[in-house]
Parts: sequence; structure tokens; C-alpha cells
Amino acid sequence: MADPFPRLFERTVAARFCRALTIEAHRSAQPFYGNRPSPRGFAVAFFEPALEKMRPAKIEALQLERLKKIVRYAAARVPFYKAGLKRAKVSPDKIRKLEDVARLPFTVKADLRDNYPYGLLAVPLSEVVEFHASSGTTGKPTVVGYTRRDRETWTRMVARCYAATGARKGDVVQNAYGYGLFTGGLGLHYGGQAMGLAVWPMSSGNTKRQLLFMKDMGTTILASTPSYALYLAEEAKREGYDPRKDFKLRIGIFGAEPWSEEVRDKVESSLGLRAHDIYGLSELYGPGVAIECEEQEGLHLWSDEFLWETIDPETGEPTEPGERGELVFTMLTREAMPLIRYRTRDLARVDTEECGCGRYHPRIMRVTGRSDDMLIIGGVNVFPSQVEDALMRIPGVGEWYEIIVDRDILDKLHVRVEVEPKVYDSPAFDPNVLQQTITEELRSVLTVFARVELLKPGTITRTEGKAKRVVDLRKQA
Ligand code: DLL
Repeated sequence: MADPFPRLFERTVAARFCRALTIEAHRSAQPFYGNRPSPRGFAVAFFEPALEKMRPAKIEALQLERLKKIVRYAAARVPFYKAGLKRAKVSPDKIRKLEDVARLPFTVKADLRDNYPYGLLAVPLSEVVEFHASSGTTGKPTVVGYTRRDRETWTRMVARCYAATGARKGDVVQNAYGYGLFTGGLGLHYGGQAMGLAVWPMSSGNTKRQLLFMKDMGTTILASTPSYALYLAEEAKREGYDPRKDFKLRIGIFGAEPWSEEVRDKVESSLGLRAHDIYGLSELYGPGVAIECEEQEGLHLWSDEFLWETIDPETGEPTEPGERGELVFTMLTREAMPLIRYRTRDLARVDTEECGCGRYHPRIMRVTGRSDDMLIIGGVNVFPSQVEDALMRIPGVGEWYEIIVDRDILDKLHVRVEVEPKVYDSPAFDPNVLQQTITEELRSVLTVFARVELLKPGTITRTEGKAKRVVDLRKQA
């Protein structure tokens, strides 16, 4: 079956309109370096000017056309959505205005786990060109698939992000996000190339080599987690570099974890660049859902592709306009794995005021927290339930444990765990072997290193109510 979605998509005037715009943007494959200065005097650049500068009324018309189609598409192709809509007693033709989205049921991370690995695919495997995976709440990863067109859409979103930061041809990108199942590496890679930039696929780690490349290759754009950028700045000093003289950095593209204005100030002053916050999640392609433009006042959310809502995480009801809530997204053109009303668990406020850069796409005013217990450790998502699952599988491990997260510059994970009393008292007990086994198991499940400390049975304070298993000592400004 060749390219199913476009046919479905082609039928309406709005779809043709949108397609025309996209073609226009691609025809002028050269990114447009509009030289209209923003109120602060920065040059404003666009990758797809027509789509990026679209007025709110047009965006909404396009969203509605796409919403109708994607709901029909998902219901026709994904048994999970067919059943969900039936249970909610909504047929796809009942979607007549954008607000009707609230009649549709939510999709949550557990639905991806329950349909693991391929149950949410709307196309046969022969149409999928790429997969990525992120942490699930237990040992099973969350799987996401892309058709060729999905990957193109993702690429265009990330290219828009680069353009919004002021990137231009001739820029050299050092991409220090992890390459592999994590979407950071390849996402920033594809988008950078589409923007016509030279991309170094560094991946994360090997700090000395990162610094050497930064100097010798004349890196102008650093893409990494904000904590790794801070670490690079510290290490640069330690290694005898003067970042402002030795490096040519001018733009930082930092995301995958929450960060603050204080961190922005530190990274900008120590590395001599302008730091831009980028947001995304694997379920929504990966990085590139939203980015801070040169105004650095909130992250433009590409609302022609992602229909957003903010809800009260307790009740699921929409929040008042402009009020902080949990971000919920419907992917408007996703072919391989359409997601309807996906609850991200990320908390933020969305601002719909016009921005000085000329984009009307609303702005996420920083993701400041989560409505679940997911921890982000050095950009890697870790659910406490994954730690518990892994520990409880290991013979000799007791029932009491504690997860401590701390940060000097980089995040540190420390797992303190009691040994089972019978094992602890046995003459054959070898603490080194048990510690090693736990360390390896955690590393394989979480993909981050945890310092493991074995404890005598009874060491951890027993609580009468809910056990407090996680202590997060990081300061979150
Ligand atoms: O972190 C994708 C990404 C890669 C984003 C590179 C930006 C840059 P996941 O591993 O699925 O995907 O993690 C997604 O990370 O739900 C948020 O909780 C958090 N997150 C991502 N970006 C930001 C940000 C990638 N800018 C989860 N600020 C999301 C705060 C962020 N939290």
C-alpha cells in the first residue's frame, strides 16, 4: 500500500492549500533569511515562511481540517482508537469544530505499553522506515514508528527550530545529543542537514574530544542537554580553554530536561552563545515540537502539526486560557502512529500573544515540571517503577530501597538498597558480587549509571504511610 495518508488527506480545499504552502516552502529549498529585524534588532529567519508566519485564523482552519482527517484515519486503522471512540460514543464525523477534540478520549503512556510493540501502528511494517524508543514505566520501552513522510515532517519541524534560533548556512553544528534509540541525536541531525548546516554527529560523552572539536572545527552551534553544556563550560576552563576566545560558538540548542533562567545566564556567559530552549518527546517524533526564537521568550509550538491543549492533571478538564496545566497533544498528520490527545505529563503555560519574531505559533512558557513521578537524569527519563522492577528481579535484594538524585554539575543517581536478611546473614554472601549485579542490571534497564550502595537489613527508616522512595536533591529554579 503506497502512501495511504496523502490520498486521504488530498480531498479538501484546506488540504490542497496546505500542500501548496508546503510545496512552496520546499521549492524555495533554500531557507529564507528574512532580513526584517525583530524589535530587539535580531535578524529573523524562517525555514517554511508561509507556514511559520501563518495567521491564527488560518492555523485554526488547517488544524480543524487535519483533526477531522486524523481522527477518521486513526479510527479506521488502529483498533485501539476504533474501540476508544466507540466507548466514548463519538464517531469521527461528530468532529465539527476544534473544541470537539475535548470529546475524544485521552491517550496515555500506558496505552503504548499495553499495545507494545507494534499495536498502535496505523500502517504495515513495510511502510515504516525508522523506529525510536524511550523509557517506559516498567522494563518495556515505549516504541514509536515513522513512515518516510513522518520522518520528513519531523525533519521540517527541527529545521524550523534551527531557523528560529538564527542558524544559517555556513554554521557548524556539534550535535552532542545521544545518537541511537533516543530521538535527540538523529532529530537534530536530520533537521540541521535540511537547513543546510554542517552537522558533526558527536553524540554525548567524551568531553575532551568534544572540546577539541569545538575549537578545531569551529563549531558555531552546540546542541546538547543544558546540563551537559554547563559541564562542557566547566571542563573547558579546567582544560585551559578560553571559550570566548578559542570557540566560535554563537547558538546553543538545549533541551530534553527542564532548566532555568539561571542556567541560561551561566551557559551564555561562560560559552559566549545565545541559549535556546527546545522541547519535544519521542512520542511526538522527538525534539522539535517547540523552540525559543531569537526573542527567547517562550517556545513556539508548531501548531499546524500539533494541536495542543492544557488540562488540569487531576480532573482532565481544560484549564483557563493562559493558565498552567498539563500539555496534551494531537498529532495532526502522523501516518505511522497517530496519537490523539496524548497526555505528556509535562506542566506548562501556553501564551497565544503575538511574538516579535513574526510567528503566530503559540509559545510554551517553559516546561517547569511533571504531573507524574518521572525523573530526568542527564536528559534520560527514569521512572522509579523501572528501578523497583529491576531491583526486585535480583535474588538477595530486600524490599527496602531509596533512590537519591543529586547534581553537582551533572545529575547523579544513587540507589541505596537493603540486602535480604537471610542472604545478609549467610556466610556465602559476597557483597561485591551483589553490588556488581545490581549496578549492571540498572545500567541495562535505565541506560544511566547508578551508584549502588548495599545496606544492612533495617537501615532505611520505615514509614507508616506511603514509602518515600525518591529523594530529589536537585534545586529546580
Ligand atoms: O527528550 C526529546 C528531546 C531531545 C527534546 C532533544 C529536546 C532535545 P524523551 O526522551 O521522550 O524525548 O523525553 C521527553 O523530556 O516529556 C519532558 O518531560 C522532557 N523534556 C524534553 N524537552 C524539555 C525541555 C526527548 N526543553 C520528556 N524542558 C518530555 C523541559 C523537557 N523538559
